[in-house]
Amino acid sequence: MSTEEESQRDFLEKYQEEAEKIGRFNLAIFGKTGTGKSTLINAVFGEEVAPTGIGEPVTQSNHLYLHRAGFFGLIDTRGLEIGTGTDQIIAELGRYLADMRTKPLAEQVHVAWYCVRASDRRFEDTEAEFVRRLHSLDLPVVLVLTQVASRDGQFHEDALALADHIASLDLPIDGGRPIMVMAKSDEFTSQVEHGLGELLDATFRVAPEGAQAALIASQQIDLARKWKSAQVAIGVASSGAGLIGATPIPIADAALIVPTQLALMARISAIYGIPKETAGMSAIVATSVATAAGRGAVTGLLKLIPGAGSIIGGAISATTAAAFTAAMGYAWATVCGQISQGKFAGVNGALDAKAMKKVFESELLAWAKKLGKKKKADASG
Ligand SMILES: Nc1nc2c(ncn2[C@@H]2O[C@H](COP(=O)(O)OP(=O)(O)OP(=O)(O)O)[C@@H](O)[C@H]2O)c(=O)[nH]1
Ligand SMILES: [Mg+2]
Repeated sequence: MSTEEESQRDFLEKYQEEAEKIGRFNLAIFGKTGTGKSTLINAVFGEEVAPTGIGEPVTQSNHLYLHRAGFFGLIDTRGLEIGTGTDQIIAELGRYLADMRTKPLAEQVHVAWYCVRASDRRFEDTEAEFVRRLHSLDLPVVLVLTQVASRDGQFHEDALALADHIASLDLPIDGGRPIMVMAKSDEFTSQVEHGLGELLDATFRVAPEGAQAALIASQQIDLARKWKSAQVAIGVASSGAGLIGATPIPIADAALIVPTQLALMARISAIYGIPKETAGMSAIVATSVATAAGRGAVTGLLKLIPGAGSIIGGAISATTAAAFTAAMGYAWATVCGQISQGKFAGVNGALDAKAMKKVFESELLAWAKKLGKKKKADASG
């Protein structure tokens, strides 16, 4: 096995480890047929999660299904209607939740979304009852008013009236009010997307602490949250890299910090919710760039970082090692952000490695410059 192959294997091992730590965010979704549940899930968690398959039945009576996709799990109902089927749905769900309670947090159901279509202009007593019973199972409930029409940033007055009516019922829902959403724009009726961020914020508010990382990884609309988590990981790794380089290391041995950088990139991949299937391709790209950089093929790049003086002396300092690692982390987070937005999509679901590598290299250069400038400013300021 070549060093590069070994590095890729290490990367994937580390990714797997991080993915296991992050676990899974499990959402239960309810609402009448056609309210827009699948559309909503697609908009927030990405197309791959769309429950196209039937999923696996999680109760013996086969009315609850779990769809797993990476860091996300979706529980939905088949063959029973809210109202006539409420007792049975709640009974099955109750049994399932009880079974899961003895399992790790990643197996438990964390949040429920109850969806009501705004254009239906009504919210039935049986629906209110259903929401109360979800709550009595200790599930935090977010109530979503779907397909809410808007014009110039104003919601349709019927939707507002419906929201007011629901709010007046004093239901055990987050914020006491429904979240108004249009999950998908519609050109014909000039409807624009809105409310997804608010829905996600509400979900973060009620999700248990231990499920937050999986929610950050699985959602696809709030890149700032992913970036923030990546920043924390970068801080940890770059101070570690600084320690390794505490005594200046010969430039030829810059490869010593490569494992730290690869571990960091594996971690960032998991934070961004890069699925297992794509992690392999990203491992190849990450490794090829990191090892080339470590070998000193990009001494030009290292020169951009403070401590350049010590490079001239044939060694890199602790500060340089730290800044270099941080640049690697930020550049990779940028690449992962783009992957999560569907960039680099090549043929049959594979990633376009060439394009990824190009972006990674140019980002690495840009971040090295940026961090270099910052360090210089810090030193003189
Ligand atoms: N433009 C637009 N169309 C939507 C939106 N939500 C739902 N739709 C449309 O409404 C129809 C039903 O949406 P689905 O997401 O399939 O509804 P569902 O709740 O999953 O339905 P079931 O799986 O049958 O229970 C589809 O034709 C969607 O395209 C939205 O936010 N905007
Ligand atoms: Mg559906």
